[in-house]
Order: sequence, then structure tokens, then C-alpha cells
Amino acid sequence: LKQRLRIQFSRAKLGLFTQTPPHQENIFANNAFLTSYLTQIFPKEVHNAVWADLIRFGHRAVTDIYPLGRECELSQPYVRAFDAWGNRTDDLVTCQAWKDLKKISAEEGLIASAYEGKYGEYDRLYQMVKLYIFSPVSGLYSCPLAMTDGAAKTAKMITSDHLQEAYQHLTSRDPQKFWTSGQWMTEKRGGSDVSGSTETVALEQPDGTYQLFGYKWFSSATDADMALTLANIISEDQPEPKPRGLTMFYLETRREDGKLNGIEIVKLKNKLGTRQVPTAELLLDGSVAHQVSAEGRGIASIANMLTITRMHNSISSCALMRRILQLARDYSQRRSAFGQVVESHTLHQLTASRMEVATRGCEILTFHMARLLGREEAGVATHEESLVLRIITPIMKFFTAKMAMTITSEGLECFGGQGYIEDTGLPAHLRDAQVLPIWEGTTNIMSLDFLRAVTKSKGEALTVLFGDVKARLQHVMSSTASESLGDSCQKVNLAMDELISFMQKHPHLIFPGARDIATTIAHIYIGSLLLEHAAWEKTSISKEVASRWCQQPLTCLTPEQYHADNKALIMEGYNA
Ligand code: UCC
Ligand code: FAD
Repeated sequence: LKQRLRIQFSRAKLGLFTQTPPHQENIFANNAFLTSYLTQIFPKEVHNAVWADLIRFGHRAVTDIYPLGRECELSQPYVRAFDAWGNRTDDLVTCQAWKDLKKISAEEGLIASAYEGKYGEYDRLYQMVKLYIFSPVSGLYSCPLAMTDGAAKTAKMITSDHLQEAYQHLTSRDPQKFWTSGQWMTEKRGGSDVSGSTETVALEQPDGTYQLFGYKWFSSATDADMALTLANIISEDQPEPKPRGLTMFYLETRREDGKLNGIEIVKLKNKLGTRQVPTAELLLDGSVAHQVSAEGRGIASIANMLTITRMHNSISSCALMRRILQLARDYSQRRSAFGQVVESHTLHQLTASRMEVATRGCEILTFHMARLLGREEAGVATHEESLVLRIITPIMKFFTAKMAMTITSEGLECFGGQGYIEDTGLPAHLRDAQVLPIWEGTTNIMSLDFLRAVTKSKGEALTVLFGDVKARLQHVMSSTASESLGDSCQKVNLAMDELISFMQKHPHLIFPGARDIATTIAHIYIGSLLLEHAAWEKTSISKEVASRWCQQPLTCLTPEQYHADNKALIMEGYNA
């Protein structure tokens, strides 16, 4: 007996059992839902042209790219502020893997593919699928890519020689030529109310350029080659900034001699997650910049960038959810408890199936929006589609981000204690997820942005949206799947009626109810998209997913809470 025990436990032996870690699946090929949805959406010739590339990239992501992303998490960036002789250098040190990811991004056309016009209205969708594959294993290189894409779109839309040149770099597939961009909006006073918080000024120079003076409180991906930013124009004659008069500026981060362009990296932020990304506080001390919007039109001009970066945010949210689900389902086949693999426990199946339904809901919303964006960019979107794109973008951003938090947290629990252990790489997913609802505009700000868009369209956008949902439901009801999907169509219709009636009866509650209204719209809109997909695919699983989505309470309106004295409730006992 002693001999037997020694074989197992003596000296360096730690027992006979070692848990097999989760294996990584092909991110694209093994995603039954996305591949089915894209088969529905892509015309045959586009499908044939891109499919092999997506399968190849789905494999590359979990073989070549994953180790690079992991290396970025383990070898985090830092700043060498001074050289050995006391010269200020502000040398930002990033690991080789981070640099390799930039090269891969260029070669794979992760930005370029949206601008090459190869597949017309499907360019954007194809690009977003590639980003979805790249994002969860990219060591957050997805972050600089989001801002780069936003800058490319902005550059394309604005007539400026400087931006035209930048555009060539931002959309290049040549790693030597490819540039990334920063987006410097947030200052110390605030990042939500950008107009009310920006202290940076742009001092007019005799040669027509400007020098920027200010303090940018958050600059993600500080190794960017250029940035778009906001400042108030002043001059010797007009030394006081105009209230809410921001203008957009373009600047290159380095001068021709390679030195920083009047920029000091004051410090890198010590963050909960996204530690792979060098996020800094920057002092602008005479940075040479070029005006690229009309004076006072800075916010409206940089909004082009926001539409793109918010879409990237949702792509990353979906990709993160899918990533944790793929890992969890593999692990559940390899891990046993109570004499069975975890996967065979009915409660585990239910838990995972709920995560799957939620993830599919977010995926179909995001890819549908990418499709609309592609149509708009190709000049084939209808006026109605553009309105839907505008009002759903902020809803999509916050809804998918919040869901990413929930699913990632539940996903870690699927691994039990291992989900909490850093060496597995799993906890980073949760830490990284927490940024998704914050940057690019918080949940409340997105809810208000949705209302801004509704107001700007004088309510037309909402009418169009409801018409869009109704048309989709009618299409489902006239399909051969109408019998099995009829109840769910009815539920979506009822939810929409309830929402419309609430808004008609209580127009004064629309503002305080903005967040609940926006969430209700997300539920309704996703319900209609899942039903449409199920009516097309006609499989029992797609019908089950659509039905389950519609079984949940679709409306979340709580009018009594919009009247309530919420301030008294939260401030009770407060005495600072
Ligand atoms: O966080 C950041 C970078 C993170 C890294 C990137 C990662 C991306 C994901 C990657 C995943 C891994 S950069 C900072 C992001 N900051 C924000 O998103 C700011 C949040 N705050 C807002 O969005 C606010 O709503 C503001 C700043 C836009 C509000 O400003 P104003 O000045 O109060 O806005 P106004 O006066 O209502 O609107 C000014 C103009 C109007 O146009 P006109 O004058 O023509 O009527 C608006 O219609 O701007 C227009 N506008 C928009 N247009 C405002 N928002 C939008 C919009 N979203 N789309 C189109
Ligand atoms: P505040 O504006 O101070 O908001 C505080 C709270 O008040 C929030 O909960 C908000 O929802 C709420 N609130 C504000 N106004 C309202 C309202 N009217 N109604 C209801 N609630 C309201 N910014 C950049 O410009 N460039 C970057 O590269 C960048 N990178 C970032 C990287 C990271 C890791 C992080 C965490 C942030 C980054 N940001 C960047 C900043 C980010 O965009 C802002 O933090 C964000 O927009 C919120 O601004 P704030 O932090 O000033 O919060």
C-alpha cells in the first residue's frame, strides 16, 4: 500500500490527476449561428469570395494570434520617462507581440477591407466579421484599430489635404505604411460632456497651423501615429475660448526628427483591465496641429468617428461573449463533477443555453447594424435604413456592452475556481469587459444619444423603426414557419404596442425613462431579427432561440420610478 501511495504522492509528485485545459475552437467555422446568419445575408458571390478567408482567419486567430495577445497581457507597456543622462525621452515601451499585431492588422486588411470597395455594400460586414474573429485574442489591439477605423472614416468624409494623406496610411495593407490613430476627447473635467469640459486651446499660428495647449486625460493606444482631437480656437486678438465652440484638429504624434510633437506622456494609467493598451495622460505643450473642421463644429465632425468606434465596441462585446462560450463549452466536456462531465448536468446545460441565446441576440443586432452601415457607406441605404442605423447604434453599444459583462462573469463561473485564476488567462476577460460600457460613452450617455437622434428626426426615426419591426414580423407570419413562430411574433407586437402607448401617454417621462425605453427597443428589435432568421433557417434550434428571446419580459418600463424621488432615496443618511 505504501508503495502505491508513494507512486502517487511522494517527492515531486502532486497526484495523478491533471485537468485538461479548454481547447480553442476555430472562432469562425465553429460558430454555427454566425455562419448561418452570414449565409442568409451574403449574396452567393460574396459568400464564395470571403468564406475560405474567414475560416482560415478563424484558425489563425487561435493558433498564431492568440499567443501574441497573451504576451501583450503578460508584458505590459511602460514609459521610460528619462534616459540615463536625465534627458526627458517619454519613451513608450511596448512588447514585440504588440508590434507584430500591428503588422498582422495591416496584412489582414482589418481596416483596409472596409474601404477597398471589393464587395460593395458587404465590405463593412466582411471587415466586422474579421474584427470579431481577431478581437478576443488580439491582446486588445482591437482598441487602436477601432480608433484607426474611426479616423479613416472621418478622413474619408472631410476635404483636407492632411487627412487625405493620413487616409492612405490608415487604410494601407502595407505594414511599413500602416498608421494607427488616437482619439483624444476626454479631459480632466469630464468625458461625457465633452463640449463643457474641454480646456485645450488651439493657438493660431501665422502659417495657418495651430499649436495645442491642454491636458488630455485619457489617451488609449498612445503609440498611435496620429490623432484627431478637439480644442477651442484662440488667437492673440481673441484670447478667450468660446463657450461650447469646439473645433476638430488633426495632428501627427511625432515630428520629422522622430521626437514627440509637443507631447509629454505624463503617466500611463493604472487600470483595472485593458492593461495591454498603453493608456496615458498627455500634456499638449504646443503640439502642431491642423484644423480639419469648421470652427465650432468639432463635436458634429468627430461624431463620424464615434459611430464607427461604437460599432467596434459592440463587435468586441459579442466576440468576448462568444469566446467565453466557446471555451466554456469545450471545458464542460473535459471537466467532471459528481461522476459525469459537467456538460451533461441539466442545470449547467440550462445556464449555458441562456448565455448562448443572449449572445446570439447581441450578435444578430450588431451584424445587422454592420450590414446597414455598409449599405449607407456604399450609398445604397434608404433614408429609413439610415435613420434606424442612427438611433440603434447607441442602443447597440450599451446593450451589448452590458450583456458582455453579464455573460463574461457567468462564463468564468462555468470554470469554477479556475475561472478566477490569472494563469488561465480567463480573469482578464472580465476585467477587460468592464471597460466596454464606459469608454465610447457610458450607458446613460448612450441612452441620451438615442433620444438626441429621435429628437433630431422629429420623431420620424421611431416611426420608421416600429415600421421596420412590423414589416419583419409580417414577413415571418407569411412564411412557412408562421405556425411555430406566431406566439413569439405576437409577444414582440404586444411589447411594441405597450412601448408606443407609454410614450404617447407620458411624453414627459420619455427623458427620465430613456434607459428603460432604449433597453425595451433592444429587446424588441433583436426579437424581430431572431424571428426573421429562424423563419429563414427553419431549424428547431433557431426557432427555439427566437422563442426563448421573446419569452423573456421584453418591456422594462417602470413609470412609477420615473416619478419617484430617487434623489431622496439615494441620499438618505448622506453626510460628507
Ligand atoms: O473612449 C474613447 C476611446 C476608447 C478606445 C476606443 C475603443 C473602442 C472599442 C474597441 C473595443 C475593444 S474616446 C472618447 C469617447 N467619448 C465619447 O463617446 C463621448 C461621450 N459623450 C457623448 O457622446 C455626448 O453625447 C457628446 C459629447 C456628443 C455631447 O456633446 P454636445 O456638444 O452636448 O452635443 P450636441 O450639442 O447635442 O450635438 C452637437 C452635434 C449635433 O449636430 P448638429 O449641430 O448638426 O445638430 C449632434 O446631432 O453633434 C451631433 N452629434 C452626433 N451626430 C452628437 N452625437 C452624435 C452621434 N452620436 N452621431 C451623430
Ligand atoms: P463622467 O462624464 O464624469 O461621468 C460620470 C458618471 O456620470 C457616468 O456614470 C455617466 O454615465 C454619468 N453621467 C454624466 N452625464 C450624465 C447625464 N447627463 N445623465 C445621466 N448620467 C450622466 N477618452 C478619450 O477621449 N480617448 C481615449 O482614448 C480614451 N481611452 C479610454 C481608455 C480607458 C481604459 C477608459 C476607462 C476610458 C477612456 N477614455 C478615453 C475616456 C472615456 O471615454 C470616458 O471615461 C467616458 O466617456 C466617461 O467620461 P468620464 O470618465 O469623464 O465620466
